[in-house]
Amino acid sequence: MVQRGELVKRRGLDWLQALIDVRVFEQQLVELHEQGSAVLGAVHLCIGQEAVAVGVAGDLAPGDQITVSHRGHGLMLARGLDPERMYAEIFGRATGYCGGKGGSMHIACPELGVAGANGIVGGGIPMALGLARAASQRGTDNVGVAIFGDGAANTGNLYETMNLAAVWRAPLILVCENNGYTEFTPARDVTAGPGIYTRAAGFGIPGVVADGEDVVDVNLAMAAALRRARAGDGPTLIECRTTRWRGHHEGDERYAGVYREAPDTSGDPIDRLTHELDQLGLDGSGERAAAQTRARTRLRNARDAALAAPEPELETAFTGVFVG
Ligand SMILES: Cc1ncc(C[n+]2csc(CCOP(=O)(O)OP(=O)(O)O)c2C)c(N)n1
Repeated sequence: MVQRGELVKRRGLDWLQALIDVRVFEQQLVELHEQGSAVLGAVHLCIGQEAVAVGVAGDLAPGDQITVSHRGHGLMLARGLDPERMYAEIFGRATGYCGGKGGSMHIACPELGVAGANGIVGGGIPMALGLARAASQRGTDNVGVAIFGDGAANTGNLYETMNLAAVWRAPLILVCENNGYTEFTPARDVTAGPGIYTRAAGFGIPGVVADGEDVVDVNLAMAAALRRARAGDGPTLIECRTTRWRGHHEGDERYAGVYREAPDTSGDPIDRLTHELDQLGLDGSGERAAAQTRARTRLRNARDAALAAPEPELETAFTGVFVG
């Protein structure tokens, strides 16, 4: 069993940078969205939820594949995707991961282990099982991972997937990012039971809950699930409890006071890790400031390069898309 303090000493500074990278990447999207026209299509931000992305991605191997929900920028960045190409995709530019045709909700880069984001709520869950099954049929110890929201956890996709994954002992990790809201509906109004993680018991697989505002807790839960999956012991469901700081999508602030109170930001994952590093004598506060400067410089450059990139050529309008 890895001791928490040792883990933070070994990896805490890298995680702090990774959390800040995700936060700054999205803060720049907030600014651009407020200014007007650069951000094409809907964007759903994971500000406040960064610990899930960084904790989940932390121990994944190059050949592992994840399917990501509509709120997936954090996972993609933590998996190592190029922020310039992500911005370009969100801005509808030819240099984006999908040639500018997918937008925020459809970024994919299977070469770096992101099989795809998905605008269909719960749609990535069975796909991750297919990826997990393929990995074991090929004789590798790679895994499939699905990240999805609490709303997606109420769709049949999850139960059909848990059933087959258990029967097949598939190397699958199901990560529910429970941010307390399904679009504009509080989870308490639509989600039964003592916790989503308890639903795994019906399929005879482990279900665990992690503090989704604590990158270390998420990483420890994920590491245990990865050990099981890679050893051939089958799937795990992890529920990460976290807080969505922004609206469901950028631009829904006008409804914010109608359907929810101001979010509780007291569990800020960046503050918490900074504090823990300080406690361990690793100058979390100083490192945080330096990491912020690095992130701002790098991501400002990435954003500006993406904004300067060309739009797709008209002749490519029908390539790479399904035309029925
Ligand atoms: C199958 C399907 N039904 C409905 C929608 C509309 N919709 C978009 S996001 C969303 C809520 C998703 O909530 P959750 O899974 O908790 O994810 P979160 O937005 O909180 O990250 C809904 C209902 C959709 N995109 N797909």
